[in-house]
Amino acid sequence: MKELKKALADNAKAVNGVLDDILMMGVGPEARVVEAMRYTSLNSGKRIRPFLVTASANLFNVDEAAALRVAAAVEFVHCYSLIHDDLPAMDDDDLRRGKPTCHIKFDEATAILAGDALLTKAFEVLADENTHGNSSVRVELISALAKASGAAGMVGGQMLDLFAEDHPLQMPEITRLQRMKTGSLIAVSCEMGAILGRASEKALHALHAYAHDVGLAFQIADDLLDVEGDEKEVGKKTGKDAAAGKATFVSLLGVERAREQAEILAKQASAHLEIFEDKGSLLSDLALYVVNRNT
Ligand code: GRG
Repeated sequence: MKELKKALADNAKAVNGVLDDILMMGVGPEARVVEAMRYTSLNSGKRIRPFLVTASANLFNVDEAAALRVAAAVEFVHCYSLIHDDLPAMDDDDLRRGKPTCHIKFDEATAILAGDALLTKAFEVLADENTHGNSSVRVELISALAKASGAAGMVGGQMLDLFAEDHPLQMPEITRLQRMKTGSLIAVSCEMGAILGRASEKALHALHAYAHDVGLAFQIADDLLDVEGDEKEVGKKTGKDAAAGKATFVSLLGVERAREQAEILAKQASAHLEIFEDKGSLLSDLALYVVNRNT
């Protein structure tokens, strides 16, 4: 676990450097949108999705610079989703990563534009020759991230989440919602590492199974933090699901069983990595870290 914490910190530092380089401050009045993009991206985010990209890519000895650019692209999509999720029309949150949310710091219109521009920036980065010299690899990356982010993935999951506000969902529907909303970006992070590494079907399948379990474990941990977490430590408002009367893994299973389920999923996730032998140890530790995090 000590090795993982160092690897996470090193990776976050490297990713932050790439995000900073890519998001160069603009000039003129339009620079305000770049300021809002930088405000939301360059901060204390855990960078779990970028880590999943680089750690998956490492399984196949991918060039580090390429993996970091792909990692930055995923983080841009994640940051856009956080900005839009925090808007008054959605979750209406004023705290994120321990700081005022983008629309509070700037204004709603700027926050919408910053989210839009982060989403498009992600695809600009993937389409760039500096990310990968082979155009078919770039197209595969673009296609995978587009599918995972859109109506069949994260955006669709967010739509289901809004639907859940007035429709009490049961376990199978909650699982599907979360697989789409949170799980698809986690899964595509691993998939893009595999695309960069021209992974075999067998390796891709193993990573996919790992990401599926990690995604659900991550969401259960997030639900637990909403119930038990300390607002200052978590860096965002807690107790929101219960206040909204939303069914979650925790409301359906109870705290104890939800925690047990998350731990089972983490162990199952690690088991899928056996084919990578020692090379999979950081990803395996990450599955446990995701369940036991307090932020
Ligand atoms: C608005 C299109 C659109 C999508 C929003 C992912 C999402 C869908 C909303 C985020 C809201 C949320 C709290 C989801 C639960 C799980 C989650 C994605 C938590 C935040 O991710 P972390 O813990 O955050 O990796 P950091 O700040 O560390 O990056």
